[in-house]
Amino acid sequence: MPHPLIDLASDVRAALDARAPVVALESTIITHGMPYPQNVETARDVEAVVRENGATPATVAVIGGRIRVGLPDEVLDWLGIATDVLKLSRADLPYAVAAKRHGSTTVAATMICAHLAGIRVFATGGIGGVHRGVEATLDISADLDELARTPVAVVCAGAKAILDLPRTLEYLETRGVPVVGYGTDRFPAFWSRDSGLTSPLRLDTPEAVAELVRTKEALGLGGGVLIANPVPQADEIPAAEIAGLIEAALAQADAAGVSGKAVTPFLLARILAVTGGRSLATNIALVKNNAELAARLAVALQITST
Ligand code: PSU
Ligand code: MN
Repeated sequence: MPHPLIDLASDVRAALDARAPVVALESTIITHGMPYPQNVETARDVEAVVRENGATPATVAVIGGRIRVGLPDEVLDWLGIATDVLKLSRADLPYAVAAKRHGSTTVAATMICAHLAGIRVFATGGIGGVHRGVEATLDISADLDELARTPVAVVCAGAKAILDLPRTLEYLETRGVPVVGYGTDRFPAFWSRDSGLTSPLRLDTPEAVAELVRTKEALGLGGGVLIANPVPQADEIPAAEIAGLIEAALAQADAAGVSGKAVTPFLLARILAVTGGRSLATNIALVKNNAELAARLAVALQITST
């Protein structure tokens, strides 16, 4: 039975009914993470990558108060230019539905909707995390608590390097979230393959990750699994090269008094501006790379579990 507040696209519903692999995709990256037209082009390309790798893509958003799981191209196109779209995390999702608003879903909100729809795998760019200066602001992305409570496997390129990455990993450990470096011993940092931190766990194949996900479910532990998949070498911006730009963007955010949910979009836009688009090319490459791994994981999960 589909959830009464969720509209499943017909291809997503058919795939779920057939127990075929499905990969959820978020929409905040479209509305608040990338500029137009690259945001829409990337959303479509990412869906194509999921299909090429044997799974059905299900991009999630709230349109006029309806939770949509699987979006037609016209809605993706509209999201790319719309200006009255709220950025929805766990705290905002019920408001957007009740007040019949439009909203794009962050990692946290996409996990909630994916789980309600019966989807076990989700691909994004980089998750939110513990912000630098957390001692003063207490700014910790709701993405981290969502990983602790909602059973969806999230494939990302690590946490964004604008964050406090050591504290982000500490928090995930405290909340019982397995963090898997995919094919690496190093925890990746979004634009860079190596944050300088060791990845808590390492696995090297989609089948091995599927076995971990299945085992966590079988133990009844609840919550998700975070798969940190480094950006391909050819597309990365090494950590040393981007560190100064991040410091400058953080200082600008401070000076401009940016706070709350505006922080992440502000920093991404600043870094895009100062790298002359190079950071956008890296962002696009890593999202596609994550979509491929997520599709292969979804396929492996359907094969190994019933
Ligand atoms: N990854 C990207 N671009 C983004 C985001 C992630 O490549 O825009 C979004 C995700 O939706 C993530 C959100 O959940 O940023 C985190 O926002 P906050 O720090 O306010 O929780
Ligand atoms: Mn925040």
